Amino acid sequence: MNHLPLSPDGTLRCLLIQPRFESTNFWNFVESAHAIGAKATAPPLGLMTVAALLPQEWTFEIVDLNVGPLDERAWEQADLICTGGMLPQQPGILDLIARARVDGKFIAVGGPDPTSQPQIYTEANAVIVGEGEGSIPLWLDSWRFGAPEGRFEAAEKPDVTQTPIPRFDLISFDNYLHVGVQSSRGCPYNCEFCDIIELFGRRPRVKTPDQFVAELNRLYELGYRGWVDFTDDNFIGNRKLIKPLLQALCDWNREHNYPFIFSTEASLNLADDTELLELMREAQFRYVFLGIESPDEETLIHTQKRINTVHPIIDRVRTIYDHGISVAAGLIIGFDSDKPNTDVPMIRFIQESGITLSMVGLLSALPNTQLTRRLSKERRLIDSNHRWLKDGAAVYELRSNESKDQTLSGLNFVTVRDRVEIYRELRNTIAAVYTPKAFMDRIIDTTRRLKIRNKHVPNGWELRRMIRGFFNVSRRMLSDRRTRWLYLKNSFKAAMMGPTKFEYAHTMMGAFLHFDAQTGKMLVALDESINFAENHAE
Ligand code: B12
Ligand code: SF4
Repeated sequence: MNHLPLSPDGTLRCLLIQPRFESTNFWNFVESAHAIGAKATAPPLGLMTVAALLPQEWTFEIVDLNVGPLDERAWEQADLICTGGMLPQQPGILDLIARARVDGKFIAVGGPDPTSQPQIYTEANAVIVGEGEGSIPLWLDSWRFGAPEGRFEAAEKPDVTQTPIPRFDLISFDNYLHVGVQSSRGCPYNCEFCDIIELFGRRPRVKTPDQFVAELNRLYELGYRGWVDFTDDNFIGNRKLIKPLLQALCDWNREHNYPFIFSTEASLNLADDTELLELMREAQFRYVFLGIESPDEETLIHTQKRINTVHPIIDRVRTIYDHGISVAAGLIIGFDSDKPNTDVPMIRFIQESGITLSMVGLLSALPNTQLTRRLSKERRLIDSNHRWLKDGAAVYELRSNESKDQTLSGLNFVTVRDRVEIYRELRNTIAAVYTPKAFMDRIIDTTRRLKIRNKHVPNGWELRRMIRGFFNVSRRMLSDRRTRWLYLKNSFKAAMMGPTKFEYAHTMMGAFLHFDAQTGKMLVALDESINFAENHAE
């Protein structure tokens, strides 16, 4: 190991590295980022927060491997390396650990995957489990007592009202499609497959309005304008506390002449709270991601997602459109209670709801979830080497497979129905809803329904990105015979609805470039899965 100073109370050089994501991912939106001249979707908010939690006498540098290569000089000069991330980054984190060992660098890891599966990362010098606010002080204290190595974990979930402002100054905004902020952690619901509630708990913790506004001020002072994503697990998890925060956000945005527009993730019952929706529209929320999971009520009950069954889903989605907020949704195939031919209602639901960004994937049993515990008891888990863990006591790990999208690497268990049938249903769904025609139809339907009250006026930097995006998207749409006429037709229709709706429709058409590329890759991967399952039936 390199000569790590005996105490963290000095001026150390810390290199924070965001490991690469796999390139095949429904969620990476790299095509959309490239269209506006950016390189990746979102900056590493976790590492920016970690930088703010470490001693501020240190000097920090963040390298995002999704944006550019590792800076060899920064690696050489660093006293220590901090890295971490989520499951699809596992191979990238392990590569960094291996290199650090060869080069004799001290490396600390943290984030969702090292928290869920710390045993995979034992080669790192320090594995910092859970939220940094709780575990980083434990690590630093242990280091002061001469023991910087090992596993560090706080007993309690930290109070997020003490979280410092993330070090937004360590990244270049030009590299990203949007930036992230976080106002709360945790979710009160209890979906069987969810690891959020295991990682962040069921009692949502919310930042104070003043604390949150200070984060926006920092972004504003650093010159950032445009799209800000709230990376909350469920933005409306604690409605009592989020409403004052939203009110403060509305006031701040008005006083600053609406420099930002927002997006977030929330549960579907957002649609049932008109006051909240009004506040969100006023604050300039434009996009929300909803975990809809399935249009089948029995399946929703089976997976403990009753909140989605209270009112018809399509009506709720349309209520959200009525408040100027576009909906993206997560949908899952592979539940035990799915009926044969799930693809038929799934495709119908996606088209009828107009949800353009419908992320349909296979059910995945993530480590440390109720689903995984049940499947383990039922002796149904299959590990990453396709080994069926018939012994209920066997240790279950999820190794990320770089060549496979997370949405496809699911069904890591013995299925109730024939797995080939399930793969085919997903294949049919993706093939149907991502044809240019189906995608464009959804866009225009939603564009018509959305009642946006736009107050945001882009600054020069945003305008340059938008113009660049506009020309890149139109060039690609017009040069492809499959999309040319649909693009012209949709552009004309949207333009007749006014500039705000045109901008929305055009942004969504830009997203087609991403989905089109992903669909091709996913269909090939699904064919491989079907082939494998047909030849390896137990
Ligand atoms: C925003 C978000 C995204 C964004 C942006 C990601 C980005 N570039 O940062 C987008 C939409 C792109 C995204 C995509 C995906 N995501 Co995501 N995402 C989130 C979300 C909602 C918030 C992440 C965040 O910004 N948190 C705020 C920061 C402050 O928290 P943090 O990163 O956890 O960091 C804290 C600690 O973990 C710790 N820490 C973190 N790193 C380190 C490092 C060190 C050294 C130390 C000491 C501590 C430490 O300290 C920090 C402060 O407390 C989380 C849910 C969640 N709450 O984690 C899911 C989550 C991380 N995503 C998840 C998944 C699965 C995905 C996808 C694979 C989805 C999919 N099905 O395809 C994709 C993959 C992305 C890709 N490009 O390939 C899972 C990960 C599961 C796991 N166990 O690893 C989560 C937990 C949600 C879930 N359960 O589904 N995601
Ligand atoms: S609503 Fe979302 S975050 Fe909450 S428990 Fe269900 S899946 Fe998890």
